[in-house]
Amino acid sequence: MKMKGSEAIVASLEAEGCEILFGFPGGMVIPFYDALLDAKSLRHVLVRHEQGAAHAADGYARATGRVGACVATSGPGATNLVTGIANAYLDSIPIVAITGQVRSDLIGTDAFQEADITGITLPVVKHSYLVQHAADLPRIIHEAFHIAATGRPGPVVIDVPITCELGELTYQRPTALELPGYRPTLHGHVKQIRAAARALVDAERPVLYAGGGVISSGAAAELAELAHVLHAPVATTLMGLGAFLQRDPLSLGMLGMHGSVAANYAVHECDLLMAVGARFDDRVTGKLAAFAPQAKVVHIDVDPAEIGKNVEPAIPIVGDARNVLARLIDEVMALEPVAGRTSAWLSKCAEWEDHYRFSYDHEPGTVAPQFVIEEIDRVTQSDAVIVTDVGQHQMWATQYYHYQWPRQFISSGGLGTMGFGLPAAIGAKMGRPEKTVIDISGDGGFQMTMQELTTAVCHDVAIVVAIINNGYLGMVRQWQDLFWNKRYAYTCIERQPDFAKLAEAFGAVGMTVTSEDQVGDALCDAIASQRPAVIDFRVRPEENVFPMVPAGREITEMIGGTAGRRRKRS
Ligand SMILES: Cc1ncc(C[n+]2csc(CCOP(=O)(O)OP(=O)(O)O)c2C)c(N)n1
Repeated sequence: MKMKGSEAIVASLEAEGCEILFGFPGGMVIPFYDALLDAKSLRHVLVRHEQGAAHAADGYARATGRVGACVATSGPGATNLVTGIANAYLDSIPIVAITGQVRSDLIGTDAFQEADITGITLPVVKHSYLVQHAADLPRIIHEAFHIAATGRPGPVVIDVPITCELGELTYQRPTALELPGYRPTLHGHVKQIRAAARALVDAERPVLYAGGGVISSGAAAELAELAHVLHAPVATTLMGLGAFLQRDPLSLGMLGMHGSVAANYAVHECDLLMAVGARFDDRVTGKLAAFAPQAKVVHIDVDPAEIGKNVEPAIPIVGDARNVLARLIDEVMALEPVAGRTSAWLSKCAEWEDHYRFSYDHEPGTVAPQFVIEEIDRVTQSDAVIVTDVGQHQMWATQYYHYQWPRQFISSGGLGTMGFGLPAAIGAKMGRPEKTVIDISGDGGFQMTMQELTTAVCHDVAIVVAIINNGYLGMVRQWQDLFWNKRYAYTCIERQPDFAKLAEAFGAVGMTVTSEDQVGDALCDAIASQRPAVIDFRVRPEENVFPMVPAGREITEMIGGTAGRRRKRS
């Protein structure tokens, strides 16, 4: 079928099953936007800033497991996507970002709104294309979706000069893929898997350390089975929250800088540490030389570049987590692990868990930020999709909500991008409309992308934004408090807007909560409204997140990890 390049982009996106495209138009994508008006199944969501488009595509991808898509015009439109692309790259999230580009013959002339977006994004993409011929568009889009989603997922940029949008081609839906240089290793080496099985069965103090790779490969069921077969405790990273049922007795919770004391002690004392789809990030390991000092390390990752990057494993396994774990379960079962082998270890872990609980104080007349998260957990029965922004509230969201299933917790782990929460929540809700979606945000981060409230209102995206409003750029203030002699340099946010009024101005529901007894009702009302809603929780200004491993220290050197109130377990 003969058509223009712009029409072929639409047809190709639809052929890939792309249902939502988040974007913002401009001169170099007018032909594409014109073709979008005639799209059959593809829906365009107009954001208010291109960064929002990239984060919304990212949130959609995290919530659904499908590839998210976004579009922007050339120059400033494209550069506005960069933070979102980098964010997706650092967390291995599959998105396809389409950018308009100036006419092919003008490229390299500093033409109006020309930016070398494939160059700018080179270090933060899994792959990128600068399209040369309109006829290449169907193949390139097909490849881009494949590359984004397979192996270690990640963002792919397609830069389309307007000449290619206007050019003619004969459209044929591509079926075959010819990518000779791209063959991710999906099945781990059997010998290595056998060696890992032997090590796991011999270990008396094992810990399974699960990262985001468990979620992206769909390996949560295999992880749970393996943990139970081995009677081995599981610690997750921030990206791995939801990969293992937090109420499972084998769960140690999150490890790392603001993780649980039990998880950090267990990693420090284990004799075998098996990392699955995790990358030994510095926020997890603290001082690398002192990390898991007694452990034999097994590392399973689909990306060979991760193996040995930070920690040299005794048993490396390159492969897709789900495939490798499934095979590992068989191999472990064949070795008939001795029941009771890990009993003393599990008791020790349980002791740590019992002794060191996340805790906080209620102070009359104030709202504890941790209490707000506990109430969100209670009101949503631990079953909402929780999206966060970046800062203290993000860490409390990891500590006081009980995650039960993969893709339930959506957060900017690698890049730590303030402003991620709201647009990502919009993408998540559009991908999972049947779920309650709560965006837990700071008052600082919310102001970075709050214009996307209009996007939510225009498209009836009923998300609840819970602003944990402490009047500070809280996480930075916390570091100034603990390590910079309380010199609060520019972290007090003065002249805060009235967030409830602001929400109303955007056409959303707005509420303000100033006491703990209002928290639950406000949340219920916001959810029941079935409209985008913002709740301004005025919390205690100088509350800190504990426990905390100071940057670069050993993970056992936690401050504020002392015994506290028992954490609720039901
Ligand atoms: C785009 C961006 N700029 C700066 C930072 C550095 N930073 C990390 S946390 C934080 C404070 C966040 O404040 P707020 O959104 O109010 O959340 P809180 O920590 O108070 O919960 C800052 C400035 C960042 N992560 N991202």
